[in-house]
Amino acid sequence: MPKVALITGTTGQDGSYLAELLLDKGYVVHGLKRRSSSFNTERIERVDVHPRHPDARLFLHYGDLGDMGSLVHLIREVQPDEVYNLGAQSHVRVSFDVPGYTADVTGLGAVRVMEAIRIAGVNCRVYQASSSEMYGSTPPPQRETTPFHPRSPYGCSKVFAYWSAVNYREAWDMHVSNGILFNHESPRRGENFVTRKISRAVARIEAGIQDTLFLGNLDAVRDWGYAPEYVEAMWLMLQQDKPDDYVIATGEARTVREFVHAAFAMVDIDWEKHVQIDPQYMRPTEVDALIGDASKAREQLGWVPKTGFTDLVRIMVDADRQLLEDERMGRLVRIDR
Ligand code: NAP
Ligand code: F7E
Repeated sequence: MPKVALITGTTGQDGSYLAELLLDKGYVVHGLKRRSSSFNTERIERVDVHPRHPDARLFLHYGDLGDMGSLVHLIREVQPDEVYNLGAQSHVRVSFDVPGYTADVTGLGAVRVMEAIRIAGVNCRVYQASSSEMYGSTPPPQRETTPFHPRSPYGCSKVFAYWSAVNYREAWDMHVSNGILFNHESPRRGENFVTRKISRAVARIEAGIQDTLFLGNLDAVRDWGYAPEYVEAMWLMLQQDKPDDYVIATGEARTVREFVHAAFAMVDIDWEKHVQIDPQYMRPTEVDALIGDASKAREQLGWVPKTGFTDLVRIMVDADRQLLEDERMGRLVRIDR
């Protein structure tokens, strides 16, 4: 019998890569999607065959992390072996505008998933998408034993979800693992996260249809990895006999300014002629530096990052140049970008 996985956040960057990985491994994959007034399944179109097709192994279900009933019904119906809770209001800047909603979906949503599993009486393994944002102002390098000091409603919500996951593990003997993932990017990254905002703007400026890129804090330091490699780490965590918590990171520290410089350099354009600072993109409290130490994941999971900073920037800029070209030619946009 194939293994059955349930993913919340299937329509997001990580959820789409994880669905593909699990399908490649022979899983039947069920994904939670929320109702939206416009299509929100673009990232998984490549693998989303019609549910009645004989080859179908990916099934999408309406539900919401704010709606306990939908989670209980779904878990009872699909009887998953593994649950990956990736759904979240995941934008840090936006979390200052909608703190209550972020706490509800990103924080309490994780509790709803774990409680729904208990109510449904399903014996399964759980992955909780924890974040380096939980470290906030605690200086780098950050590892599993580093204390948390979150700096945003998003970070606070993730800390609540993290400790709730630990508590379900200890109180109910559930196989729940936290992946503390540092920033990871790809051509599927949402367009209002800084890396994608930059790669998209570089393509448009090169094509002459945009002149200025407005950004906030260029001095922030981040540890940027490549998303498809990070979802492999999620899967590895659930294949361990014992649940545990792991940092997933590259250990390579770069500023936002360095990302901007590298991306514009790829098309031979002087970034200083096109980038302006706009205070609206500054955060009330910033996280200055996140640099992860993933030694535990390397030793216990055998996980190591493969894609370095320059290759990541190249992958993203190339993909956005191709996307723009496809859009301008009126071609159907390739989903595997
Ligand atoms: P993402 O692209 O923003 O995807 C978030 C997903 O959550 C989307 O599928 C979204 O649906 C869904 N969602 C939002 N609100 C929901 C709700 N109320 N009910 C059900 N689903 C909801 O995020 P990502 O980059 O893939 O990240 C995946 C997870 O890892 C998130 O929990 C994020 O906080 C966490 N994380 C990300 C990073 C990173 O660098 N990417 C690092 C550490 C942790 P729509 O498609 O309809 O919006
Ligand atoms: O910002 C600075 C900004 O929004 C990175 C999420 O996936 O990773 C992500 O959170 C840095 C920050 O990602 C702009 O101030 C400058 O210092 O791309 P970001 P994030 O806040 O690090 C963590 C690990 C998660 O868990 C989150 O879900 O870039 N920055 N100018 C800007 N950021 C944005 N978005 N837009 C700007 O114009």
